[in-house]
Amino acid sequence: MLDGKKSLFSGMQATGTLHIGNYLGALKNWVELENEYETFYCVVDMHSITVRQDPAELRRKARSLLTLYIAAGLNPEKNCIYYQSHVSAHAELAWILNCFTYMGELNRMTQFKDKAAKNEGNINAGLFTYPVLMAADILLFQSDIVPVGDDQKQHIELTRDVAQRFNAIYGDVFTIPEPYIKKTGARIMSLQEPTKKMSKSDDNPNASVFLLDDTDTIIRKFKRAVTDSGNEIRYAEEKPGISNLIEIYSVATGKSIPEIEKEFDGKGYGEFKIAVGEAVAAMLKPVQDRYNELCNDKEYIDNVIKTNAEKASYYANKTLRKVQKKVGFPEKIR
Ligand code: ATP
Ligand code: LTN
Repeated sequence: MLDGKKSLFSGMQATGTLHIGNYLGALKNWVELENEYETFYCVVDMHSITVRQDPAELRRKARSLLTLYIAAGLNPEKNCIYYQSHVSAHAELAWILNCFTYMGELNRMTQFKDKAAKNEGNINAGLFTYPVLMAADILLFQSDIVPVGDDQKQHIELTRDVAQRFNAIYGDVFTIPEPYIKKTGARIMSLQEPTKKMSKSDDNPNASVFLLDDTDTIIRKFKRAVTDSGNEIRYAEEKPGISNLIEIYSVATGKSIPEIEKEFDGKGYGEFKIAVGEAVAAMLKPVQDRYNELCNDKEYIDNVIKTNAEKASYYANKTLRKVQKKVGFPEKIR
């Protein structure tokens, strides 16, 4: 809760290119929450450097991601959209929370295990304490909910544990956040290996459909999607390829799974794949058009970056000061 209103925080890393998993699992759901919550959507560039980045490329990707947030429908007058590195309270609270998080807890994080395996030459302390920075992000804004895809659930559980530990010692300092994960779209799978989640860091470009892919590319990728043996359009555990496409089609069109099974009853995989491709292209077209427009409006985006970071700093510093006082840091003399 912030100033009597429920609040929420979410963020994405400014690495790789956004794919429809990020869109359907997270970004698309954010847009409908702006009236009920005080919202904070961050480009988590500080998280990005846990893996080595090219500086110019990181800057470019961070701006592109922030622009995509707006293009996807987040109105920056209603939603606070900003860069994590512009609000120093994130780093300051993360340090304090590091001292309330156990090594054993961090050792259990599956994202750390996955990323450590992929970056054997650079398993740095930041990669290990990544979830603590994420806990700081969420707790700074007294967030009631955190809208994310399914893979982030474990990090939110850790955030809750750390917040409860802190509150048990110092009183009611932090709101305890809940994950907000939609039933459909929370785990979009790779188009090439449908038992693996679609991921920004996948080396195979055909495994993911990117938000800025053109219509022909989108349809081609769906045509090439790996499907299961048989020819029935039916949602079932033993049919991970087709089930993934059904789920994508369902969130893209708003149709339910039984409706889709009925629509394609007696039709083949080929026809269905083209329909999914067309539905996804139609869903992304307005986002792409708006993105291209916004990229030409430097002044507008610069203004969002500046004013929203100031708003985020205001709320973040309020929580940070409270925490600093609780742990016993001396007050500043003004
Ligand atoms: P990487 O796989 O390289 O770690 P990512 O694709 O998971 O990257 P993130 O920036 O870590 O991307 O995630 C941004 C948001 O998108 C998070 O809320 C995450 O839960 C969600 N998300 C990521 N992948 C998927 C997916 N395949 N299906 C649904 N949601 C997803
Ligand atoms: N860890 C997330 C990105 C992230 C985030 C957050 C998500 C960083 N801080 C706070 C929700 C709330 C990821 O890798 N997708």
